[in-house]
Amino acid sequence: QFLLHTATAALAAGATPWAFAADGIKPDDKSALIVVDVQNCFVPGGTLPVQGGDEVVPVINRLAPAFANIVVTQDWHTPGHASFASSYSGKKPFETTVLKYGNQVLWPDHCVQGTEDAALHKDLKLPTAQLIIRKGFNKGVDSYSAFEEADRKTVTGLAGYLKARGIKTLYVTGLATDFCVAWTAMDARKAGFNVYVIEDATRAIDLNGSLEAAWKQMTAKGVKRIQSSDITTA
Ligand code: VGL
Ligand code: ZN
Repeated sequence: QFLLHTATAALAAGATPWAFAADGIKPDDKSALIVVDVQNCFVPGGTLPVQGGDEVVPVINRLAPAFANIVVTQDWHTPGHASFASSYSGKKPFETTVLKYGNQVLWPDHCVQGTEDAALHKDLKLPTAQLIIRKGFNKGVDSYSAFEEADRKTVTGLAGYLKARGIKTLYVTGLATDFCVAWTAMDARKAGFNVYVIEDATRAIDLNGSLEAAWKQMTAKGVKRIQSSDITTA
């Protein structure tokens, strides 16, 4: 009775069924690991720190050897970027405003191009990383997703790149679960990829319930929620 209850609860929470987990998920040469925004700005000590953000680094490093293809993203803002609260008089970080393309959360100044704050975390070990997508470099437009900017018009070209390389399945990791990871994973589904988010290889900002909302939206779009232990790395 207890075991049955535990299994049901785990499944309801989005866990992988045991039989599947025992087999493990094995990335193949049509798979890519996407490492989202693991930068100094998003780890403790950075300008927009995500709690426990640095803890994703060893998890991602352990997964990396299982992937022949790795794509990295880097939040890469201009000074005075439209997503910065400091660009508006009377606005504070974590308030919102309305821009031409819709609602925009306003952030502390973060990940400014060329600064040490915007550099990738120095402990990342990604031998097969082959492409870095920089995003948020248009001063007036934010970009959480690695596929398209927040105007929902300007594409980065990542979908075309991955398709040209024969990639079918994406494993998304990094920061932050409820913003850049979620938007990247959902746009990946829209572009036709199989998408897993590896939960323990992400950490969240969790602003006003944004984490729970992001998982609901991702799940509704067919994003699969897994743990790094579900993946066979050997
Ligand atoms: C991100 C807020 C602002 C992210 C980037 O990487 O999730 N969040 N810029
Ligand atoms: Zn940003």
